[in-house]
Amino acid sequence: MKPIILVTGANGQLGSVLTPALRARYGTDNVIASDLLPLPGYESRFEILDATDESRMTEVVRQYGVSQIYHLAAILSASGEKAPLRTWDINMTALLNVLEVSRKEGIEKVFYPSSIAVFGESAPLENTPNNAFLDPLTAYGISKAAGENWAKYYFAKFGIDVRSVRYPGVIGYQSDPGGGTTDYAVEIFHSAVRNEPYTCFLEPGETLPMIFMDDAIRATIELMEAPKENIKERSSYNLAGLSFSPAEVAAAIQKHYPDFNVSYSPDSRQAIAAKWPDSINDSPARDDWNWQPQFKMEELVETMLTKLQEKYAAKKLTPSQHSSAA
Ligand code: AKB
Repeated sequence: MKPIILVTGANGQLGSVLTPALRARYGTDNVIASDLLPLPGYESRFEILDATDESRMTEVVRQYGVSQIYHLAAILSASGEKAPLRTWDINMTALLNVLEVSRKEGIEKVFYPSSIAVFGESAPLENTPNNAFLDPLTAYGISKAAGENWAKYYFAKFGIDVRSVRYPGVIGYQSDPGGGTTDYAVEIFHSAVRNEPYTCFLEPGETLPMIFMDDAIRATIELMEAPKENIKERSSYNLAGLSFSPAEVAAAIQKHYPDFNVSYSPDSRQAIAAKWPDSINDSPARDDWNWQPQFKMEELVETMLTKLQEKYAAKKLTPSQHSSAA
């Protein structure tokens, strides 16, 4: 039987691509998109839902007979540092609502996105293992690390099948990121295609783990469809795609746009990035549910540039019409 899925945060960078992918797989009527505001593209099966409102979440779950929740709504790392306590409050309240509604309403499966932001000073920067000690340094990272433990607790105590990956920076042409430390890696492509210079808020050599959107979506669906007995990691799975620095991605773009100019003006996001891994060891994901990333640097760059060129041409977007907010 097909699942009935509720997606929270369906308008965000990941949600606005994952929701159509879930609809293509399980049927439009079976995937309920939800967010604080409606967006064009969700003509049917969209509900206004603030994930911090448990009674409204219960109402939506009952209305549609929801059997799975993909809980994407959260405040990310850079935005989170502007209001750390609010970030903790919103991220934790929303997750605990999802878990409690799941327990009370008999939801079978929950997807909970964690992040490389759970790692801090104690984790090795290179090839960071799944079980590295977690001492995150941002409110977002603290909330994600705590959330992983709650996911594990609800599985152990109540048998709720919560599954999670630690996303690296997600790079896609389909949607815009907002409020993250890895956002530069999408912005830089938009600037290149618009023939504008780009000022990067990280240092040129600040290597971070990244993943192409198509790989991130495939990983999410593969994890959720894997047999239950294969899911041995009940906190969260490290997920690797590729790793690069701003200077490296700039050089890769310059092969296609030789005049593309990138300068560097690191801001507070550089301090966040400096404590995150350079590269991730995702062998538990590979071993348990056969995870294999497909997109390497060259293909990622070519796809981003081609798709963004098409998108700008189709919409005849001018620079002022482009918004980098999620
Ligand atoms: C962020 O930069 O905050 C996110 C993340 C890595 O979780 N993209």
